[in-house]
Amino acid sequence: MKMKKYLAPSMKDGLELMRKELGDDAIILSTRTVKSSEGDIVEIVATNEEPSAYSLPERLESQGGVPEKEETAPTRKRNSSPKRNELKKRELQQVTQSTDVGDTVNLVQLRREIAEMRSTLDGLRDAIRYRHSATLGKLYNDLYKKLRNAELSEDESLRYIGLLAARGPFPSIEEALRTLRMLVTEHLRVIPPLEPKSHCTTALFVGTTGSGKTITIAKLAAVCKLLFKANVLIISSDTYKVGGTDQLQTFASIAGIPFEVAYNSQELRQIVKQEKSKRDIILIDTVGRSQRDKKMLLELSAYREAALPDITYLVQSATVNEHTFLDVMDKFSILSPDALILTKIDEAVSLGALIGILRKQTLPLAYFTTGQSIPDDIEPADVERIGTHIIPEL
Ligand SMILES: Nc1nc2c(ncn2[C@@H]2O[C@H](COP(=O)(O)OP(=O)(O)OP(=O)(O)O)[C@@H](O)[C@H]2O)c(=O)[nH]1
Ligand SMILES: [Mg+2]
Repeated sequence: MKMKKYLAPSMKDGLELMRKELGDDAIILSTRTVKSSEGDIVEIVATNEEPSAYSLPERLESQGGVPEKEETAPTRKRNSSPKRNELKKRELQQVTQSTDVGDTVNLVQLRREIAEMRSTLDGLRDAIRYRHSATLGKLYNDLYKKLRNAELSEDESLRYIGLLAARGPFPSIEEALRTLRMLVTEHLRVIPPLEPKSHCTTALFVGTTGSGKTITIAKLAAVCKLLFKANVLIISSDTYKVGGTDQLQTFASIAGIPFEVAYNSQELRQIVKQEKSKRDIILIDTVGRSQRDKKMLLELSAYREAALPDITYLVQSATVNEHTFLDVMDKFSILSPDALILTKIDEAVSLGALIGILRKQTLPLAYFTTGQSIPDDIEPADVERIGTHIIPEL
């Protein structure tokens, strides 16, 4: 297979060169960006022959099969002798083993072709993923790749690099990194974590089924009790599903945290009214509701009106797709949430991918949860930490 290498200042130019010479059927075997004294250039290795055009001798040669063939061929011209007989025997052995050898050859060949295809695909993926790299200088190029690696979309990454370039030049890479982190996170708003105040703080937790409300309440109750020595009360109003209150009740009894169950909104109103003067923090769990069920959401809002919380947290999993995420934010807005708790960050593809989604909603972030461990896997939202998480050091 004949391969040709093309060097050009950009992928577009390289592809044009390649097509001019090899035609439209050219097969790209690899692409990469190489450094030169005049800056980055794109290298494309291509062919216009199908990989199946490998001839058998070529295959054997490449697998070290040729020497044996060369050794056996001249023996046919020689006279009979012990050496000749020996060689004949070897030839015969080779024939009887030919099926095995053929299989091995095919397997090795197949493996090699798969490896070639993989490297071609990797090259194409990189060529697509970093197709703007060739036009950027080294610093912006490195930072652009960092954003793409953090799963920010191409448009998003280019936009941030454009914004960054407008603020340059930078005295150091660290300074450029700091500015980029600031740009990527500047639309994020956060609110301070729960802590005891001079008056009782009542917090209501709402969200879709399984979003992580109950376990988040357990984590926060433990943090508030252990860290702030706060007088915490947990109220569960999740009497809808079988065993809805059991999980929290068990946790509360182990952790020595007072626990109440409210079977309807009136009861919830009553309990909150009675307990408010005695507690620093009241955490209220609710039943999970689908954002698509308007009737159930209205029912939830009756609980909200009864509890009159100081803060309503919308607990949302980071693992759902953008469409669902924004739909939840939209539909749950009838409950007037004040802040967002983003759960299951540990299961999400990446925080970078969430940045674009978070920009499209308006709630401030309160907490991230990063696992199932109580109370360790929760942290207050912190813009600087989010920035470093998305764009680590170079
Ligand atoms: N990996 C991971 N799992 C989590 C996290 N938060 C919650 N979970 C798990 O998600 C599942 C649902 O959590 P729950 O706290 O019961 O969710 P919920 O919102 O109370 O669910 P419903 O009451 O059914 O609406 C449980 O298995 C939790 O352990 C997290 O941050 N990371
Ligand atoms: Mg629950």
